[in-house]
Amino acid sequence: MSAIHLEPGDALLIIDLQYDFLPGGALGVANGHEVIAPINHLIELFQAQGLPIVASRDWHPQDHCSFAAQGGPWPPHCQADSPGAEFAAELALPDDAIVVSKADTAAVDAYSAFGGTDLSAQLRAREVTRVTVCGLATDYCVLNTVTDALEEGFDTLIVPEAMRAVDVKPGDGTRAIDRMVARGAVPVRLGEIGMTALSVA
Ligand code: VGL
Ligand code: ZN
Repeated sequence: MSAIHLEPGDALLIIDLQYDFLPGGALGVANGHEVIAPINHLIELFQAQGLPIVASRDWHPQDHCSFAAQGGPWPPHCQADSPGAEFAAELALPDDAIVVSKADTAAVDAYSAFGGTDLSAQLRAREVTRVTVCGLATDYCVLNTVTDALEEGFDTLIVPEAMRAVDVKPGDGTRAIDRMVARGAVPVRLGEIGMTALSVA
């Protein structure tokens, strides 16, 4: 059963699959590694159709405003060019994936992959009209990316089984998904995303 058919105009957005957000990382998301296999499956589906695949990364300077030493809420994480900022090696990113670096200046934080980046222009240049969003963390960068995608006018699918939450407060992740849906995002299960109409029969 495939309810969603990928076609030209679709793109995959993989949010912040970096070591610092995986268990053991500086800002490790519980069970964050569990999203890698489902995301690799999504990558296969999009790649098979020649559809754009975007990977965002948190890319902070050493004195970033979101770090505790500067009065921010987080421990230092995802410092540009550090091992913790690298994409997980198990993530099967294709060589032609579009990498979007965000929050790369000291004074500005950005949870959204659209914030201060050229993501919107990159998508429009490829005539993208619908994005499928997955990655880390549900309650921060995924939530804010999805909110901006909808505001930018992109139809937006979310894949909850391919995201995990920081859950500073228990339930933050669930509430974030509810908010995304309330704003117009459509939640889909991995098994619902297919490549051709033939798989419906
Ligand atoms: C994120 C907290 C701080 C995220 C980034 O990628 O969700 N969360 N910086
Ligand atoms: Zn950050």
